[in-house]
Amino acid sequence: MSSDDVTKQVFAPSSDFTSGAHVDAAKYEKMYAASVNDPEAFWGEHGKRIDWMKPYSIVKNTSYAPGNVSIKWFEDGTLNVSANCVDRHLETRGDQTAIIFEPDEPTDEAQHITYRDLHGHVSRMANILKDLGVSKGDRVILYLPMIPEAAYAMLACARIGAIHSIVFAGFSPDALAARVDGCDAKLVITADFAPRGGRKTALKANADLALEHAETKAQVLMVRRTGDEVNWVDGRDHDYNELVKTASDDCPPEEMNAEDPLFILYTSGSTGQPKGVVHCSGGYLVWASMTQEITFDYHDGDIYWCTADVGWVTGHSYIVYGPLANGATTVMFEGTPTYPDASRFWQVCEKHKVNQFYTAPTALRALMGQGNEFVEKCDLSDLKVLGTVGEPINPEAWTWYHEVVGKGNCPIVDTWWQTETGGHMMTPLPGAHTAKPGAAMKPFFGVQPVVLEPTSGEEIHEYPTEGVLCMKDSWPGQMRTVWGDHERFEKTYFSDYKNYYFAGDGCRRDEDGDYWITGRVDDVINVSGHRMGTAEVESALVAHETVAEAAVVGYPHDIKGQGIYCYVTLMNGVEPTEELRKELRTWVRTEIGPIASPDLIQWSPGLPKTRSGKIMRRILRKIAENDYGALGDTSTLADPSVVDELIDNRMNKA
Ligand code: 6R9
Repeated sequence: MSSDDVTKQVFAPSSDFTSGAHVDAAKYEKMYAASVNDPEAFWGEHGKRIDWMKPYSIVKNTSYAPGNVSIKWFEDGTLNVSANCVDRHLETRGDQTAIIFEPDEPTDEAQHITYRDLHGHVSRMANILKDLGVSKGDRVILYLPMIPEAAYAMLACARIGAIHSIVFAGFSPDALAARVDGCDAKLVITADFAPRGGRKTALKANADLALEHAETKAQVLMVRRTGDEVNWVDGRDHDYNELVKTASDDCPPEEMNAEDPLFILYTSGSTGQPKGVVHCSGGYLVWASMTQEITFDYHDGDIYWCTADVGWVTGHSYIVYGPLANGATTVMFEGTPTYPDASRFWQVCEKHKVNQFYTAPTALRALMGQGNEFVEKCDLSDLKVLGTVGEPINPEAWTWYHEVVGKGNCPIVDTWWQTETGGHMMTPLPGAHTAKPGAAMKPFFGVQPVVLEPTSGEEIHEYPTEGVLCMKDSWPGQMRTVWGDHERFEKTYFSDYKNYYFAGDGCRRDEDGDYWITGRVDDVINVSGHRMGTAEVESALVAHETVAEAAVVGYPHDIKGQGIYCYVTLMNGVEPTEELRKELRTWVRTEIGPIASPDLIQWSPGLPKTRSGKIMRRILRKIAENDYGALGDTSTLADPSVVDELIDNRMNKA
C-alpha cells in the first residue's frame, strides 16, 4: 500500500470500546466546549480529582501579556504530591500493585511493589533525605537507572517539598555537572551502575567525575543496583542501602502550595544551553492524572506500561505522577526494546498482561525492521490501547503498530505534547475519535490550539490550512518558568508571537479541522517556494521496502532556494546501489510529487540521535550544508562517532 492510501484511511473505535470508554464522542464535545467556554468552572470542578489539604478558591490566574507572563493555577490551595500518589490509596488499594519492576535481564525476577510497600519505601527515603539536611525548596539531582528507587526518590522529594531534577542516566559527566550547577543542587542521588541492554553504565563513576567538574559542592546518596565496587568519598558519599535499614517509615507529607515547584527538567532548545523547565505541584498533577486516565482510557485494575525513561518528561508524567495519582499499576522497565532480542517489549506485555502500551515511533520503526515474527510469537491479547509520543509517526509505522501489534483492535493515541506542556495537549481520545494515521487530531480539554501565519503572526481561522502552532490560553499543566531565568521563559515561548504560547512546531489543520504536527518549525524546508515538512519526505522514504530509517533536511540550492538532502538507513542486507538511489528518487516523486524529489541521498548506516532517540537534525543540516566545522555541541549524542562517518561520506562537497 502506498503511504498516500494509508494517510487517507481512518480508524473508528469499535462500539464495544466506545460504550465502555470514559469519554465518547458526545461527551468529548460537551466537555471540550465547557473547558474553553468557562475554564474557571471546568477546572474548579476537575481540580478536585486530586486531594487538597486546603482547598483552592482561586482557579486560574494567568497572563500571556508581553513583559508580564505569569501562570498560576489553584494558587491558594495546598497539597502534597506524594500523599496524592501514595497515601490516599492506602485505604482503598493498599495491597494493589503500584509498580511492576521489570529488570534488564529477563531471567531476573520482576518485582511487584504494592501501594503499602511504596508508602514505606518513599517515607524511608524521605527521612534519609531529611537526615542529609535536605529541606523544602532544596534541589536534588537524580541520576539513576530505571529502578523503583528512582520513583521512590521522586516521591520522597515531593514528600518533603524538595525539588527534583532528573538527569537521564545516559548523559555524560559534563552534562550532569552543568545541571548540578544549573540548579545549585544539594544532593545527587545515583546508583553504582545502570544495567541496560546487557551493558552497564558506571553511574557512580560518572557522578564522581561530574562533581569534580561542578562548582557546587553536593553530597551523594548511592543506591546499590549491581553491587559492583565503586570509588567512595568519605564525608560526601552516603550508602542508601545501609541508611535505609534504620530509617523510619514515618514521614508526614509537607504541606505545599499549588504553585511550589515540584521539579525542574532540563531540555534542549534549538540554540544555547539546556533550559530548566519548571513544573509546579497542583496544576501539573491535575493535568498528568487527568490525561493519563482519559487519553489511555485507563480503568481500575488495568496494567499500564509506558516504555519511556524517567529521565524524560514522559517518564515523569506517565510512569510516575499521572498513573500513581490515579492509583494505577504502572510498569517500570529497565531495559531496551531489542535486548536480548527484538521481542522483549512484546514478551513483557505478555508476561505482565499489559492493557495500555505507550512508546515512541523510533522504537516501533526499529522493531518493524526486524520482522513480524518477534511480535507474532507473543500473546498480546490483553492490549486495549496503544500510544505513541515524541515525534510524528509515519503512516507505515502507525499501520504496523495497528495491524501487527494491536491486531486491528486497539485504538492508537498519537499524543502530541512537550516537556513544557507537562502532559498531553493533542491526541485522539480512544473512545471518542476516529483516528487518522499520523494525526494528533484533537485538543485535550482546556487546550486552545491556533494556527498562525508564520510571518504575520495572524490567526488563520479557515481550514484546511498550515502554519505555526500556538496556544491561545493557559492550561493547568503548563510550565511556569525557566529555572532562574524568567526572562528566557518569556523570550523563548512568548516573544515571537505576542499573547500566545509558541510551541515551536508547525502544524496542519485538515478539512475536518483535525490537527497534524508537521515537525519543528525549523524542520520545515522551502523548495522552489513550496513549503514542505521534512517528515513528509521521510515518511515516503521509509514507506519503501528497502528503507529502515530516513532523515531529511534542507541545504542551500542555487535554483530552488533549498534542496532536499536525505540520509537513508537501509534495511539489513540491502545493497546500496546507484540503481536503488534512482529508484528511491522516483518513489518519493510518485509518493508526494515531483516537488519532493530528493536532490541528494546519502547512505547512512547510522543517524546521530540523542539518547532519547530523537534525530539531531541540527547536525544533519550542518553536514548537508557542507558546514561541518560548526557542528556545535555533540556531547548529548548516543553515539558521536556516527557523525564522522556522515561527514566523510557527505554528498554536498560543493
Ligand atoms: C513529550 C515529548 C517535544 C517535541 C514537540 C514535537 C515532538 C512530541 C509528538 C511530536 C509529533 C507527536 N513531538 N510528540 N511530534 N507528534 N505525537 O516528546 O517532549 O522531548 O519536550 O519533545 O517533540 O516536535 O515539540 P519533548
